[in-house]
Amino acid sequence: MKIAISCYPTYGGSGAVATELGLELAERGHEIHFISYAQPFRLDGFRERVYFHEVEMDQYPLFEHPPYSLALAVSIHEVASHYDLDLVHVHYAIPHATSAWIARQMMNGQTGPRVVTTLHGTDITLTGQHPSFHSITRFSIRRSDGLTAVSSFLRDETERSFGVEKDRIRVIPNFIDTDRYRREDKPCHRSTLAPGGEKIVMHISNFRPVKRVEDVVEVFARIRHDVPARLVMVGDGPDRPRAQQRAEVLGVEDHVVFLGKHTSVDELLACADLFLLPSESESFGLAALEAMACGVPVVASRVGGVPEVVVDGETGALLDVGDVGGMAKAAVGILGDADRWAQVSGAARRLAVERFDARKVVPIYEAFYREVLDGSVAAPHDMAGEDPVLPAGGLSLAEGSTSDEED
Ligand code: GMT
Repeated sequence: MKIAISCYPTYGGSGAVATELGLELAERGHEIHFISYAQPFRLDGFRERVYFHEVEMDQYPLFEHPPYSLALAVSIHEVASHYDLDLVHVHYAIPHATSAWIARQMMNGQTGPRVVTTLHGTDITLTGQHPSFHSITRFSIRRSDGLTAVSSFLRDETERSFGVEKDRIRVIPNFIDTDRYRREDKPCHRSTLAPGGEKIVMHISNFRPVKRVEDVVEVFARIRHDVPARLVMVGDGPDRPRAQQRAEVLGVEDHVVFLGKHTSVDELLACADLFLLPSESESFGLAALEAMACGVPVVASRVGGVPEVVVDGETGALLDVGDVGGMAKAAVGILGDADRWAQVSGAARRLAVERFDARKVVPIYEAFYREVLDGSVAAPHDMAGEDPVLPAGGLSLAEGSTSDEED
């Protein structure tokens, strides 16, 4: 198949998943065209059958906000026409699903490539619900020929907030290259990260309010009452200063290292002993899956799609949002008992390999594409009724809102 993939190229789970999917599909013989405003961060080196098309945008004084959605539509249209694409697969509905729909209209509808939209998280639970975006998001996802969601939680949320029937949305979980994300045969950074032989507690995110990075530090400070440990914080974002400040207030700053953004998180995870993900909201929790694949037990909030990834009591522990005491107790229970740690670590790795290995999930996407192309999938736009379902109450997109944010 000839497939275009459009996604956000910057740090974030949806861009990572979209890129890995494209690379896996190319390995399996498909021709892949990435379309975005910058090269996706995991797209490095030459790969056979892989092309990247940068969306060109003219800067003009009138454009206080350059209309990226339109420029993207033009790029999709150009690439689709030039390469005779079968399918355009967009990741994160806003604005990608809308741009893909426009591109298809430019090709007189039926003759253009089919459009598949994968819903990732806040496109449904936050940004898509804002009055400025709700109706266009609903319109665009219903005009897609195929819809997928990364968890059952997100599929249900899409039905609730956008009136798209559940059976029109295929749940295809995120996946991982378990040969790359593994504990064995990796360079060991343990002596640098924890020179005193302490346990390594890790957190990886974009440090947005939804990640509750201050809770990470709170949990860590409590862990240290019982287990000698170091906290390794990977990533960057608006709440990093708050996390640093919290570490100082709690007197653990000498035991916390902020590494900033990192592209080889597999190397870091391979020497971690515990992963913390105390998010306010999470439609899947790709970072938790990456940790599990590296045999790292995960202590996380019981929110959104996280219970579909982390099995409470088996591959880690799930606690209520904000229950820093409970999270610390669960973490100490795992870190302080070598047998229990080995059991949970092994179970985490096994689950990642059994359910989320790229070799298992990528063929599910391929089969879904075939269904979309032969018309056997029930497209969202076959649904009766177009009445807009407005979200209950006004939602704010402001940073620090109690709802969720980016991965
Ligand atoms: O939706 C977002 O906030 C951004 C998005 C991203 O691009 O990283 O994150 C979501 O998609 C990831 C990949 O599918 C999931 O692992 C994250 O859980 C999800 N984030 C949220 O739901 C907050």
